[in-house]
Amino acid sequence: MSPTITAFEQSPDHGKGQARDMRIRWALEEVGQPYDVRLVSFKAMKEPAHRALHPFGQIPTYEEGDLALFESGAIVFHIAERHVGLLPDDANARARAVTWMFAALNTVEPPIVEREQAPYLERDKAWYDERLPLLEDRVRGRLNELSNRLGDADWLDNTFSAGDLLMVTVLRRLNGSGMLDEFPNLSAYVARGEARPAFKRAFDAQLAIWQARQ
Ligand code: GTB
Repeated sequence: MSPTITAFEQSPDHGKGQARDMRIRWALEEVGQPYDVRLVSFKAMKEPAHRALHPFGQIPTYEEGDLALFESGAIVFHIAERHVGLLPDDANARARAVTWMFAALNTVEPPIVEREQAPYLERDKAWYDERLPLLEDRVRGRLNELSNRLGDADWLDNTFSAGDLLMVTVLRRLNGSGMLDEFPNLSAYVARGEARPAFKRAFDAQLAIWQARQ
């Protein structure tokens, strides 16, 4: 049975693949698992039927038989555990790949999201002009550390893994900010991820939803 995921009926990013269903789509494409998508409106997301799947009233969710999951990291981990291709067989390499999954979501993504949200949550506040450069510096700090660790390597730990998949989706949130361009090895890393056929299939599928509604 194919799993069913949820995605925005009308994504605020207009099909740029920034919403977190993109991670799930990409993971499923990497492992060759077909899937169905149920589109949800912002209103439906907050109603009991959806909250039964996602306590915080968000997307993405993942349903497979009687299993229902939320949290993009947990869903990608579930897919990676059940299929070949996103986590190495070697136990230590696997543990390191999982470490990179956590690093992407817990260490790199939070400052990026905070900086991304400031313009629409705090622009009218007295502190905004002073706070924005501080938030940007926090992002740059993390990017600098990640850039130093990646160096000239293609992927974070030898071979492409779920850790890279999540890290690339996190870094893509900086598209249009110009910040990634300051770190050429990270820009190249993101481009390498985006060049994977599975990424392209996932991207095209979510873009098609946006285009069909125009
Ligand atoms: N920690 C959860 C996870 O990783 O799954 C976070 C889930 C989450 O933030 N979901 C967002 C959501 O449902 C969509 S992805 N928001 C609606 C709500 O909370 O009411 C975040 C997102 C949304 C839009 C853009 N964009 O337009 O660029 C980018 C990212």
